[in-house]
Amino acid sequence: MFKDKVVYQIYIKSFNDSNSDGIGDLNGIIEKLDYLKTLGIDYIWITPFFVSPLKDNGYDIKDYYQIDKTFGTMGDFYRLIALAKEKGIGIILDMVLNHTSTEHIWFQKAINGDKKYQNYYIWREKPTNWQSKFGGSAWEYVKSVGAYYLHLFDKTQADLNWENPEVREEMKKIVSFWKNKGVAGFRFDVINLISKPVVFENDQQGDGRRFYTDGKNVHSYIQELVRDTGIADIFTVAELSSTSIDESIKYSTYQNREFSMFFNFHHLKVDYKNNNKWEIESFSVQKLKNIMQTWQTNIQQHNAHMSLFFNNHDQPRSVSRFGNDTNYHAQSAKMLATFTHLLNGIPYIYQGEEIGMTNNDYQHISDYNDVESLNYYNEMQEKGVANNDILAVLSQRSRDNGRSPMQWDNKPFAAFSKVKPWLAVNKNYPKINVVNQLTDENSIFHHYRKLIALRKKEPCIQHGVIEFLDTNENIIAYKRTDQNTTIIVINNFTVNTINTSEHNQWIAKGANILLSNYTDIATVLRPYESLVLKLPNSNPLSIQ
Ligand code: TEU
Ligand code: CA
Repeated sequence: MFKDKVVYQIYIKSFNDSNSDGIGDLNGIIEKLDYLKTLGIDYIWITPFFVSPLKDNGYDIKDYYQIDKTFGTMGDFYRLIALAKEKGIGIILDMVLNHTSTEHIWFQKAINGDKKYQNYYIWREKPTNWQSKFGGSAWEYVKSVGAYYLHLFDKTQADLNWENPEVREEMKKIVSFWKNKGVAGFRFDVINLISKPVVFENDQQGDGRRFYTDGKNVHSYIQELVRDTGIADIFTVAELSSTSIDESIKYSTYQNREFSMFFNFHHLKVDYKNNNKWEIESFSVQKLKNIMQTWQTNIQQHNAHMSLFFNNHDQPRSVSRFGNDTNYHAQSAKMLATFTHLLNGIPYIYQGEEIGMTNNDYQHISDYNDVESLNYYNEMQEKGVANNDILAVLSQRSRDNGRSPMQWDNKPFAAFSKVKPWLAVNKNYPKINVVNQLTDENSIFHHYRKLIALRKKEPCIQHGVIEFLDTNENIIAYKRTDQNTTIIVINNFTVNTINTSEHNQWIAKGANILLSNYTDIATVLRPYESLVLKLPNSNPLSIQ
């Protein structure tokens, strides 16, 4: 299901500001629906816009039932749903059900001594050695309660106690409330972390994650939520933190009645040294290939479904990370797009990716906003690490790289807003912007548009069996096959020219070129060259 669809992710704060306060909003999305229609996407996933102190930009919810004034009103939301629907676009909401903001009324009642609401969260008299994913201890002491509460993320994001049936009922109420407003589906934030252990113990081997990742009751809680809210057949995607293939299959095979698909992040750790986000290592093409091959083939065998993506609001920009954002900007952005979109799964485009937006060039810590980045900065400062060294890491790894405002035009503030935005616009906006690319048939934007159209036209891209091909160490190539068609996708992941003529052999055998990121064909594969070939299946054995 959903394999003919493509999703566009909107980080609402940075997409389009309609009322000139420097912050993106719902009406800003409405203004750009025609643009999204031109691109050809089917769903828009909007990051959280519920009432929130915005410490983690909406992933810290204070009231699940109301829209934060910063982003608009319920009326704006109804209009968005209706206008999007007219264009054949469905709205996907982001459900953050693992934790609430500490400003949520439940937490406030809890710290004021209300026992019912204390049992909505997780308290211990003695903390364990677990680490928060945003740095420091995962426990915070509250004097009035005389105990520590668990927060796997920032200390303003308190983990909910899903073992408490009342909490599970509250979560169902929230999902049903938004479902009844006519949304097309949901993304579930870190949903594989909701089941915590009964006994909390120190982790002698790590930061504690092995005790709460894919916890004992997680599948039963999810099955209960899905069943009681009636969302088994609508579009749902689970964000899975540090999980395994076997678990990912359980969350997304149809038989389990959990989610329609999942996000996993193993391929986005390929440039982490020692599995640590803050330690930089250049990525190995073969390592990336092995990860993708392992996941794609396993998921296919078990009839599960994965999301296809290199970008989101938590990640640096892929063209800067895996491509080349200087000399081969357009070629490498298109190559990464082709590689991703023709895999087996459901492609996601993160705002700005379709025009090749790059990492930022922030020079000062005051340019940054992201809570994780600021926590990291403070922690490193305390350790005595030099300012420039910390900034050098942030320039590559900060989540703000993916959060600078959308670059619409070469006008001030990239036409994202009429006033100075909440986060600085990338300086390259006069060159990299939507208006430039809409008018250029060879732009990155039009390459994405063609990829989406191709997925819709070729059932083989939706359902064909995937098989990775062994070629050169700098290439990742794969083949998709169904009864009628074979499609071959060849991607040079490097700046090197590769002496291979395999593509010419296929062309000589009658392959058509469905898509390429160069204007002609050469005997070699040029820097970041990407080719999509279609073979007639009448001769399948001659392909390899
Ligand atoms: O992200 C979960 C998650 O695992 C990421 O925080 C990831 O570990 C981190 O970004 C890598 O540096 C989700 C949301 O996507 C993220 O924006 C939220 O901050 C987080 O949950 C907490 O709700
Ligand atoms: Ca605004």
